Amino acid sequence: MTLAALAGALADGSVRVVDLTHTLDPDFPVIILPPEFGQCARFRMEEVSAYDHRGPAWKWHNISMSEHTGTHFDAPCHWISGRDVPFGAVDEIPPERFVGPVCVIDCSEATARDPDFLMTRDHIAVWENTHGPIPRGSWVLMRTDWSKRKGAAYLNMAEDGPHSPGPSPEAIRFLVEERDVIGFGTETVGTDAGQGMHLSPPYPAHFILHGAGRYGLQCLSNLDLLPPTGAMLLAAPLKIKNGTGSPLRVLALVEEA
Ligand code: 23J
Ligand code: MN
Repeated sequence: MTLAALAGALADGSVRVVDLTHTLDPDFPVIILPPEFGQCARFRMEEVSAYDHRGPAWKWHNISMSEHTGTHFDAPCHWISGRDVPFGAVDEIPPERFVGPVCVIDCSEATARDPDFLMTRDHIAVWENTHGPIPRGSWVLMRTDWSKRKGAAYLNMAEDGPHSPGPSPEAIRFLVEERDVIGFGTETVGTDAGQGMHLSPPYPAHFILHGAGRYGLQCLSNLDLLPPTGAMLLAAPLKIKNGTGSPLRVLALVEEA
């Protein structure tokens, strides 16, 4: 009967569906790693036919991209710390893990002032003082309003690499060890800060989340439309054999106040 109530709430608009996904578009930036490393492919689309001699009554495209292009999911096997985690690839993750409650920590004021802002344990403690402890099994999303940035301001690349916000190692460790979260998501191109390679461990969100069998979401949008607590997240990656991640449609069910 819970689902019947949900169906009614969806029908009468008291529960809304919010799309947290960017459009897959060749112009959308992908992460740029230092030049000695392999690089992430942008989204590409080629026409196979468009109601023409190649297919008179149909239109379709061939597409290609990285597993880590656009709004996407990171699986444990993406990182060396998670290489031996059971059910660590996208095709192995139990589907129950793709649905869960979501807490949104708004860091947008601080990140407007400081693009290298790191969300610490203290920021989480302040959030919990207002909203209560993060329930186990939650997704935690870091709102930065980075999804509203256009063009070069999104990666915010400088000579020393990208400058974008992320979590501190202690914050991620707290979310995993003390709050038992399912995963952590950001509006930026990675779950880690742009300068995350200089933290200890390097890329702490990737290292700690995936080593503990938890998931990441990146390039999210519309986090400003979510309440701090009470929404339900739907994030099911493509079932790629041995896949380390996948572009996906991320949806939130939000109860009207
Ligand atoms: C590979 C290496 C470093 C990073 C990433 C990928 C990502 O952010 C990603 O998309 O998972 S930081
Ligand atoms: Mn990724």
